[in-house]
Order: sequence, then structure tokens, then C-alpha cells
Amino acid sequence: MSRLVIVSNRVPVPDKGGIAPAGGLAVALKAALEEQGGIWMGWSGRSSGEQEPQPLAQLQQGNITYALTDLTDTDVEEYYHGFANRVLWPICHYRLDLAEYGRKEMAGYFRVNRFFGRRLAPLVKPDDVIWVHDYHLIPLAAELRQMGLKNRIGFFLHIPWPPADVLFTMPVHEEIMRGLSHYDVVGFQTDHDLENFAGCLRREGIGDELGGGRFTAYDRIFKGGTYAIGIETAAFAEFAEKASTNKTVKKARESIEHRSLIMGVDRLDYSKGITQRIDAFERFILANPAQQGRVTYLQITPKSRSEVPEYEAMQRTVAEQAGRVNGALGAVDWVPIRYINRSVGRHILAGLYRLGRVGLVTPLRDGMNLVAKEYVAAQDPDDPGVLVLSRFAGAACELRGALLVNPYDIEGTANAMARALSMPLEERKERWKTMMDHLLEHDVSRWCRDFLNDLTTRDQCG
Ligand code: GDG
Repeated sequence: MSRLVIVSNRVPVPDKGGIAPAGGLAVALKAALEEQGGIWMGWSGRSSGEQEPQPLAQLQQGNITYALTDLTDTDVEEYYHGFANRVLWPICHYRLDLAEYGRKEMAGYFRVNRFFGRRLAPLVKPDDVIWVHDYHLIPLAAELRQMGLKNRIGFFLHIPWPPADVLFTMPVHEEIMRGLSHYDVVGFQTDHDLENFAGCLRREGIGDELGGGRFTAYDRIFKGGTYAIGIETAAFAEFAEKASTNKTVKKARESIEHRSLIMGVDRLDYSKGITQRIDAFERFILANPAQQGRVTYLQITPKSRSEVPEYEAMQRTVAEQAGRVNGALGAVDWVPIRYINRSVGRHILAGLYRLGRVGLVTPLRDGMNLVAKEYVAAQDPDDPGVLVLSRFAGAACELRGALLVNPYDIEGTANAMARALSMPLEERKERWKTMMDHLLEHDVSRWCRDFLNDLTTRDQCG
């Protein structure tokens, strides 16, 4: 069996005590690495200042070698904060207004990908299969090919792929498209993303669809496919059940008293639609005065990317907005919104999801959205809550039992909250079961297997 080499911007290196429970993605990829043996390479998250980074740090754990590199301050600024997070992230989430193009950042992005390639190439054996993850590393295959590597190389994009009119506002869109053509398999979360990608190839005559999921561009033939990422459904359901005896979860349950809990969990990011959601909650309370004092909305929002100005500003905006709504609607014995601006443990999170009568997942645009899937998996089968889900999350293509909303439609989202809270038990159970059955069958291990099968089956591609 050939070895597997995974490359991602950040690497979930196991912590020393092995205490922190890893997320589903890390668990599934580690299981594949354990089975096949291999390497997980990426950025250590540390900077070497302006010094050339030390050689790769390698850590062996069972069958897996973790290979980490530092980056210089300039690299971190230009590649990570600059091009990845201030150009590709907003563009892929259809936010042209937030993209800040700069020649320096674009050059830094390609330079760091070359640097990753140079550090990775000496570790790769001729029959290793390489799987590259996400928007930070699109040009990596092209760099490896230029160094003579003929290995099977696959790419999976965790975030959405935009339509041509959006992508082409990016001055280096052609280099990005060319970069993707150097992979053997390019994977997206949804058919819609894949269609957008095909549209980008066609629009400027860059390439075309050959049928059977095969594409041609820049004299290469590759497979383009849809691989919706899942979670470890069965394991997550089990620890949500166990978490009901957890001290923090018990305290949360007691503090909610007789009220219904609406749950929101998102990294603090403009793509997640948090401000629109708070507006919708306010609208829901104003339109349903009988619900005053009877509902608590718990929003857990760990900080992310605080170095990027838009994120820092958003942190303030959301905190102020939650404060304003609480001030306007709250009573001496009722705080409508509990807003937590830090991360909570994964087990506690699972227990809190299970307490939520409503899971409110309303991103403006999202590749998949694992919170939606975790919320469903965490429910009590005898008394499940209702998922209110944005139609613009990749997960909406699969979770047919959710109440789908347009997050820009504040009134519509408010109405969906009211409907979710009054939904009869039988309907809740029916909707939940459809979703849970799907999630059990399409879990993260299956996602991993499906992608790797296509990557290692030669007649899939060129
Ligand atoms: C990208 C794409 C795609 C959140 N708060 C806490 C916490 N979380 C965990 C959740 C979930 C994960 O973070 C967030 O995953 P999402 O999928 O919702 O969103 P992104 O971070 O934007 O992920 C997305 C994903 O990649 C995978 O392909 O679905 O579309 O944007 O697992 O549980 N975990 C803990 N405490 C928190 O406070 N422990």
C-alpha cells in the first residue's frame, strides 16, 4: 500500500498528554494516515522572525510523521494574513467588497507555496499519494510538478468556490486556475461549487468538461468531484449523550431553568451571518411577546484571525449588538442573549447542543458547516431539537429535515425560529431521523475513503 502524505496550512499535532479531543476531520485523516503510514506536513503556526526558518521539525507518532516548518514574519503577513485571509477567503465567500489585493501579498502566497514544495519534496517517495487541503495551498502541486514529482496529487477545497464573475475580479485568477489543473483530483464540498468551477474554466476558454467528471485545462486532464465532508457521527452522538452528566453542562441546564434554548456556535467570522442572526432573534422576540422570558439564545463564538482588521472590528460589533438587544429586551430576571466570545471544550459543546431546542446555523455562505451536522448528531432521539439552517451552507444540500432559511431575510429567519419552537414532537422526530440516518451513512471516514479511492484509481483522471 502506498504511503499517504497530507499537507495543510495547520497541522493538528497531538498535544503531549493527548488530552484535547481532536475534531472529526483530524480524527479521520489520522486514521487514514495510521492505516497507510505517512506524513502530515504544514506550518507550525510559529514565526522565525526575519531569519530563514530552521529545517523541518519532525515528530514521529506511531505510523505518522508530523513535519512542521516555521515561516518568517513577512511570509506570515503576506501569505497567511494577506493573500489567504484577505483575498481568497472573502472572494470564495462572494465578498468582493472585502478583498484587498496587493502585489506583495500575491507574490508572498506563491513564494510560500514554493517554499512548502521545496521542504516537502525530499520527504516524498515515488509511489506516495499526496493530499493537499484548502485554499492556502492551491499552487503546491504545480510547484511539486516543477520539481519533477509525478505522484498522484489531490486537492480538497473546504470552502465554497465562487462563480466566474466573482473569481475573475482577482488579478491572479488565471494562476489559481492553472494551479488547480496540476492536481489529479480536485474536490469540492457541493455540486454547486463544482458547477461554478466548471463555469470558470469555460468562461475564458481555459478548459472544458470531458464528461464522467473529467476536465481538461492547460494541457492536463484531471477529475473534478464533489465530496461533502462529514463528522464522526456515531462517536459525536455518544459523547453528547455522556456529556449530560458533565458539571458545566449540568450548570448550564439549571441556569436555563424552564426556558427553551436556542444555540448558535460559530468561529467569529463575517461569513457566518452572526449579526443578521441577532437581528432575527430580536425580531422574533418583538413579534412574539409571549416568548419574552421564555427563551434563551446562547451564542458561542470563539475569536478567530483577530490580526485581520475586519475580524477585530466584527468582534466589537457583535458584542455591542448583543449588549444593545439585551439592554432593550431584557428584564431583571431574564438575559435574552448569552454571548460567549471564547472557545469551550468539545465535550461541553456536544452537551450544550443537546440542550438546544433549536440549532441556529445561518451563515451567509459556507463550504459545508460542521456545526449543523454536530447539532443533529448530538440530539436526544426521543426529544430532538430543530435545525434552522441557511440555504447558503453546503450542509443544506444534505440536511433535508432542517428548516431552511435565507439569512438575509431577517423576518423569514425570525418566523423559522417561531416555527421551530412550536414544532410538535412527531414532526421533530421525523425530521431529525432523516438527517441522522444520512449523517450516519455519510460520515467523515466515508468522505476520506471516497476521496482517496478516486485519487488512487488511475482511470478516474489523466
Ligand atoms: C471550514 C469551512 C467546512 C466552534 N466553536 C467551538 C468549536 N467549534 C468547532 C465546531 C466545528 C468547527 O469548529 C467549525 O467548523 P465549521 O464547518 O462550522 O466552520 P469553519 O471553521 O469555517 O470550517 C466549513 C469546514 O472547514 C470543514 O470542511 O465545513 O464550511 O468554512 O467542528 O464544533 N469547538 C470547540 N469549542 C468551541 O467553542 N471545541
